[in-house]
Amino acid sequence: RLLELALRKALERDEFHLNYQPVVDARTGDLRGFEALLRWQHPELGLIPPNRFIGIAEETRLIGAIGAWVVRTACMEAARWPAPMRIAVNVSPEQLHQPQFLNIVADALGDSGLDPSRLELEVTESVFLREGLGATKVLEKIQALGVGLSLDDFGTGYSSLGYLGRTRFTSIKIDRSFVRNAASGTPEAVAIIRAVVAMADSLGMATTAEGVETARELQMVQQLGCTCIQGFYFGRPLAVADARALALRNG
Ligand code: G
Ligand code: G
Ligand code: MN
Ligand code: NA
Repeated sequence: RLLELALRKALERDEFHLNYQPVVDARTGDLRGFEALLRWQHPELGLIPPNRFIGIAEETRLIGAIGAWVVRTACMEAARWPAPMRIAVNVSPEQLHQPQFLNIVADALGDSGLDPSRLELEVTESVFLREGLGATKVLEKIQALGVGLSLDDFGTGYSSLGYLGRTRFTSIKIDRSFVRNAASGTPEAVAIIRAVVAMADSLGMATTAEGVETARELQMVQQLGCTCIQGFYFGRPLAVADARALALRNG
């Protein structure tokens, strides 16, 4: 496949970059940090969104090298922001199942000098699908480094509450579909967010409402007690220099 061939060369040709989307405190609006989002700018094919190439990267195992680049680049950049500004990095299940992953994270922290508590890795429920591969163990070792863990796209996968008892996530990210539906008046979506926030509270986890686009959605998730907010209402994913400038202004 054309895209697969191009992807094999993308790293050495330096075609990747990261954008950084602001994450803010739900009550105060203070900037808490950013989520790193991978972008692939191909010279002929143009900007290729992650939804078109992450799957291919996972199938071909290129995700290992690409993911290592993402973790390293994100840590290096975040180390230039004022503490305790945080950086969240998305991690594919395939990465967690690779034995080198723990060292990749530890090296990125060591070489960048970023305090581990300022890094948060985002995983989805799908990492627990093949528990035989030991995701829980790897996540424990990552936590032992002092790195945070968040459960991304919560409620959209094969939700099983069992692993919430085994893995101490720092935060749960509430998928934007719930935010959208709650604000447009769907009582079930409101009830689900309320329940997720209550559960997270009692487990000592924070919640981040994703995909907040309007003042109405903001008000809804504030009322429901979410800890942090992310979405176009506060900011689109930013180029690296713009994110840094925002971090420095708000540090
Ligand atoms: O940024 P955007 O909305 O286009 O992201 C689409 C999807 O790609 C999201 O599910 C997001 O989690 C995922 N994604 C973005 N950057 C990365 C990355 O660096 N690694 C992995 N594994 N997924 C990413
Ligand atoms: O799966 P994950 O939560 O990592 O996906 C992150 C993706 O969500 C990013 O690609 C980002 O572009 C997208 N995103 C962030 N904020 C908003 C928003 O307010 N609305 C929509 N539709 N997408 C958003
Ligand atoms: Mn994410
Ligand atoms: Na998400």
